[in-house]
Amino acid sequence: MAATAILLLLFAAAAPRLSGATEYTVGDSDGWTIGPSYLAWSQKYNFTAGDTLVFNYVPRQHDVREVTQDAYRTCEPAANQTVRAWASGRDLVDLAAPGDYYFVCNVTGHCLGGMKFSVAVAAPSPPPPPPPRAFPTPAPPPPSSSSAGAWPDVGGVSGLAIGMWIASLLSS
Ligand SMILES: *[C@@H]1O[C@H](CO)[C@@H](O)[C@H](O)[C@H]1NC(C)=O
Ligand SMILES: *[C@@H]1O[C@H](CO)[C@@H](O)[C@H](O)[C@H]1NC(C)=O
Ligand SMILES: *[C@@H]1O[C@H](CO)[C@@H](O)[C@H](O)[C@H]1NC(C)=O
Ligand SMILES: [Cu+2]
Repeated sequence: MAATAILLLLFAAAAPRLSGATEYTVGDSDGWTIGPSYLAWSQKYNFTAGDTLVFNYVPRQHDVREVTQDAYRTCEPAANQTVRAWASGRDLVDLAAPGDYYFVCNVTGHCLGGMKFSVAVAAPSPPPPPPPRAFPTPAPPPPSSSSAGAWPDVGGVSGLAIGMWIASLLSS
């Protein structure tokens, strides 16, 4: 049971990364409103370029502004300090490029009331390098006794090593 749960967790954590993008719902089930700590929420996750933020709220009760760092600090975003703006109540905000993003609600008093957070978006990590084409290791020693034990471990790492060794012999 526990092992299965851990495997599922690992898979759930790895799968969105493999597909290149994760959707994060701001405030989780609370959504975007007065009350939750969005500082705490934003620190629960590591954001990567290509991820998306989802803001859920009642339209006209709140809005979403991506603003400059200065406007974020003062909570008084002037129109020319707006990077992007949304007000649909279900806003999908793409974090396309690495860098720092600053979000506030610009309904009077809400930013000062806690509806603000920033995220540092990391560049996606490069894919792992391809495995080497052939192992430079010498041939394994021949089995000493019975032929039944000739290939004692065909699965796993040694089976792979033997297979690649044979492949390198054939291709050279
Ligand atoms: C975020 O990254 C830090 C540093 O790489 C790591 O220690 C932490 O576990 C990560 N958190 C999550 C939720 O992946
Ligand atoms: C925020 O609201 C104020 C007052 O309503 C307005 O002057 C300002 O332009 C708004 N800022 C943004 C970024 O929408
Ligand atoms: C925004 O406009 C004000 C004046 O309205 C100006 O002083 C300020 O430099 C401008 N800020 C930016 C980031 O352009
Ligand atoms: Cu608000």
